[in-house]
Amino acid sequence: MRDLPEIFDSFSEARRQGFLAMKSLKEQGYNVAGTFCSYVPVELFIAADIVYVGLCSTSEETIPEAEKTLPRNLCPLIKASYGFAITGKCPYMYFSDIVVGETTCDGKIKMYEYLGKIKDTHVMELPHTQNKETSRALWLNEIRLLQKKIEEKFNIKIDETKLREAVKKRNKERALLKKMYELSTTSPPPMTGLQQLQILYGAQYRFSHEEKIHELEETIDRIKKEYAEGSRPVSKKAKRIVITGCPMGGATEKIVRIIEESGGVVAAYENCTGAKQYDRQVAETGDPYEALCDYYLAIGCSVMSPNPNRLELLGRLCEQFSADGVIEMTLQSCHTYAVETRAVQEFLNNRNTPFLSLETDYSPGDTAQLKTRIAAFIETLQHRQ
Ligand code: BJ8
Repeated sequence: MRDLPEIFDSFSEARRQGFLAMKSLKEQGYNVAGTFCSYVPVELFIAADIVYVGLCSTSEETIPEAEKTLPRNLCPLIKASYGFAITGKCPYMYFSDIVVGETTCDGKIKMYEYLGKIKDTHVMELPHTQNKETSRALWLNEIRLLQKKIEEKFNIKIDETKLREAVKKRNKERALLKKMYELSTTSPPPMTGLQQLQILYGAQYRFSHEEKIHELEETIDRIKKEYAEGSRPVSKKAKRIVITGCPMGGATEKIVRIIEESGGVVAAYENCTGAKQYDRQVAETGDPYEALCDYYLAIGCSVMSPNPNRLELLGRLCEQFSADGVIEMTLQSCHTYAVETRAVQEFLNNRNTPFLSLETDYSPGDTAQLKTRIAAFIETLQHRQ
């Protein structure tokens, strides 16, 4: 039986070994779809038996190449995504038969125009308000248009039965990932925030549904068992942090590392790396298209205006995970998250929850500065009653 560190490492390994896994899937005849965002309804890919994958965008490696075309003053996630596309260094991008983008933020929308010259890129038009009938109608139509695109490109038919099965499959994965991160509601948590991130991030690169389910169940059981037997990887004194803001993983793990080296522990991720993707379920009854439309449109991303769902989820996580403080990670030049910082600050002030907002990019250049700010924040938490 594998021990826990081995299990955590296997999730990181899944991403590193992705090239071979993808190559083998392609050789078996699978089609591959690449995505960049939580708004893309992946159930359509599952229903069509298409392998889907989040595209590489968490490392600075290819940013200099991207900056030959894109402005330097652009979010690193967008530059990295494009950089990996033009250099062919991302195996997932390389093997993708189609890339599905979305009109979330201006930088991405314009980047997709260039990406479309290299890859077959289908862009879904995402409305930026959630509660208008017109928004709902637009998004419902966009889901149907994506289905049409998939059916035509791959010469397959997605019927309602397949779509309902896909909804159930993805819901099961969501439920298990939620169950896994909710283990960290205990005091102290049974895993570090880095280990939790390893699972959340790495699980995206397990391409077989059955293997993913099996591995998540095994992981949850092992974590529970070791905790019950007295294993305590985190100090009870560690200050409990909820992370919010832009998606994490790769280069931005530096923030989690610094928090955990400074006397804190990341108990929960509100962002797209965590609860934003896994907190809710798609309705399994009724019209599956409407269920997908309602589920995805309600994601609380800062590209929505207004965006009450982010605050609702954040407040709930603070409560559930007994947060001592919230740290926001905003990527440089991400205007929607940067503007929303003030609303998050006010919301948390009203709850009397300490808040620190950090802006960063994918380079290690600001590590010393981040250390100073995070250490000072955690120090203040240690002096609160
Ligand atoms: S649902 S968080 S994955 S858009 S690319 S908005 S960082 S400037 S990633 Fe995101 Fe979907 Fe929202 Fe989640 Fe800012 Fe950069 Fe734009 Fe970004």
